[in-house]
Amino acid sequence: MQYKFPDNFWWGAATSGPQSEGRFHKVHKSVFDHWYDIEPEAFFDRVGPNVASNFYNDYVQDIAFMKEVGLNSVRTSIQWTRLMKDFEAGTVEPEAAEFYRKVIEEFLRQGIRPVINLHHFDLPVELYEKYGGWESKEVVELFVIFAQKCFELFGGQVKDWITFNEPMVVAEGEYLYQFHYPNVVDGKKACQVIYNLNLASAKVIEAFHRSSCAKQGGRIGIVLNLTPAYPRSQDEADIKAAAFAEDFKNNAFLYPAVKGVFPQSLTDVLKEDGVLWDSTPEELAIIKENTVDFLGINYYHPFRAKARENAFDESRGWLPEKHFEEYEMPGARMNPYRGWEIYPQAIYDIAIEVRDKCGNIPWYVAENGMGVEGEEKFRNRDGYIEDDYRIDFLKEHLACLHKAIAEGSNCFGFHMWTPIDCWSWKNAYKNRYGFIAVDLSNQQKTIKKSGYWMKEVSQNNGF
Ligand code: BGP
Repeated sequence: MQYKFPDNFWWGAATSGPQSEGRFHKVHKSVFDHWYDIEPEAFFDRVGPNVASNFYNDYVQDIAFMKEVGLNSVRTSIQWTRLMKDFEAGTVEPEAAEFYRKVIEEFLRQGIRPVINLHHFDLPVELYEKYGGWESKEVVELFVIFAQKCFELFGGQVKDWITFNEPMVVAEGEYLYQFHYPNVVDGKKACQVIYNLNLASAKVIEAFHRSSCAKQGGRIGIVLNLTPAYPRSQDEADIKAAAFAEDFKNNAFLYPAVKGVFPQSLTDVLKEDGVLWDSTPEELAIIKENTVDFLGINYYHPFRAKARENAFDESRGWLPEKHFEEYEMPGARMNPYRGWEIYPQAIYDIAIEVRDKCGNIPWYVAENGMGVEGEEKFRNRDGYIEDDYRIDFLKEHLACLHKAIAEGSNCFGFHMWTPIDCWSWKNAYKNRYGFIAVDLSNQQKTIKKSGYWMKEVSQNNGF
């Protein structure tokens, strides 16, 4: 075998509550539930989160499918809007608690390690309306209450916890680039949200470490989407532009999560631009003292940056693009079915960066995968999807990861996005990612060729 991975390697996949469960029996609405209810046309084919992949009703069968494709660990999330009866009083919906208890039990019964995430873009819309969502520090406190409830209820069974999935996407989607409700464009608020999410993560980590979960051998991390920023050229101006993009997009969460501090190179620029967040010395001390036990990293594509060539358009106020322009690299290899650049080398670069700049903290690939629009066209006469392109994509990324592990990067697992094709926010079911396909007309699920391939990889601990 050419690529053998470390013992006990996680071969798994990731999904989330709002993208898989469906809205059955939910009392509260998330920002996405609300957005779909008021503007369904904003979603691809007008498909919303109401049914998703029906995990709420089908979880026993779905987890059996996950077992069937060889997954030994799976990440999903507990929905804040499902579990809590009253966000402020900290009371729980008994039916929701029972649902998550049964889901976790089913994972364990099938020998699959459940990795539980507390926030996957699903802020309760009531907390946006009442407080301004992640702009507000009240919401930070309410999130800690929710997290503590989760630890109390499920900490005996779940050993691996995640505070947030891709917090940068919350700031970008809600406050910069208009792909998450409320679709505001406000750079100053985006910066405050970045800070508040870091604070919320640190406070949840603090609560976790004080809880019985930690004493029972549990650990807690964060899942960050890293898009390594590569400069167009070695010219000083391009390097500087890429360095700012790297600081804003990646290090704004990576550094506080693992080092407990924000990069000074970032805060200097934000201060100079008049958009630095409000913080207190007490909060900064909490961030300093409560770093993660491990890291999850989502990697899909790199970011190419160049120095600004056109004057920055001030009409929408401050934006990070004041300091760089995105650059389309000529000849870049693109995923023809999703439009993202394919660059497996970046997974090696990330792994080495974590080794050298983040104290070689234990980490895993928490999402990587290939989205394919119109994947039904690859279904063969025997009725299953022949996704060789996905197998090739995974092999290339895993080969780069393997090289970094051989060079000492402390990576303990690989999760693909996603086990079962799931609902993906505004893109709904446009881009399919799963090892298992879903037919939306009847909720029939079938294993793709990549699922059978993954089973072998997992059994052999390599390929
Ligand atoms: C990641 C998110 C997932 C998922 C994935 C696919 O960034 O963590 O929630 O949505 O992207 O995205 P898309 O369907 O837009 O290709």
